[in-house]
Amino acid sequence: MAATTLTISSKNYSSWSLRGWLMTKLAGIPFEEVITAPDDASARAEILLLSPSILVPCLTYKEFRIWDTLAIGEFLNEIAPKKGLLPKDRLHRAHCRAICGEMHSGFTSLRSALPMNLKAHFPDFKVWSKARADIDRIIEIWGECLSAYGGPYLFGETLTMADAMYAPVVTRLRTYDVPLDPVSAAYCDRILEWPAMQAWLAAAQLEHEEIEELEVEF
Ligand SMILES: N[C@@H](CCC(=O)N[C@@H](CS)C(=O)NCC(=O)O)C(=O)O
Repeated sequence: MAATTLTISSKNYSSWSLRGWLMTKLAGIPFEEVITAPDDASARAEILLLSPSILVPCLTYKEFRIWDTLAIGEFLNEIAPKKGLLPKDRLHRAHCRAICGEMHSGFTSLRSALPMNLKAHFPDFKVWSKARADIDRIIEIWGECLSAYGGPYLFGETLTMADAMYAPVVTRLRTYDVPLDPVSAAYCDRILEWPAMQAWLAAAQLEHEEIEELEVEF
């Protein structure tokens, strides 16, 4: 096996896999993907060997396993400090960690009501009020960051782990046709143009398996 691997699951559905994968790309370290199918019993046994939490993503670095996306991002920042996963300034770094943490532990209504599904498109989707409140808070976070650091990314001129954390929100807003103000819409376009994001989106289109519950027509 390669010295560094990233265990992920579906590129179409797994938002945490996308976050971890974008962070690993940002770190610029060579890695191999290990793709698992979490619904399959034998695959679950296999993933347990690769990720103690049975959750993905899980980074294996020189046989050492790091699971949980925030821990992966922090670790990558330590081994590739010049890649800017976290901002240079201490206070900006704290701000970046705060909004990454907010994504990691919150927005459950958005995450459950608008699951990531890159191949789908649900025009005129009705967003219920709790998910709407999550979206409003995310738009507020983005607006504050873009205005404080001058864009085009959340912490200024270069991508950070915050952009990776919020990237699956960008795709959800597109999948579920959520209307956006011009500043947020332009930020979403920028994230969708990110070459690593483009590569992930293209790979997701080629996936065949479907998770039935997430394919409901709303
Ligand atoms: N807090 C974890 C969340 C990871 C997570 O929930 N991953 C989902 C995929 S998006 C998963 O592995 N689910 C297990 C399953 O589907 O069996 C992290 O930050 O990495």
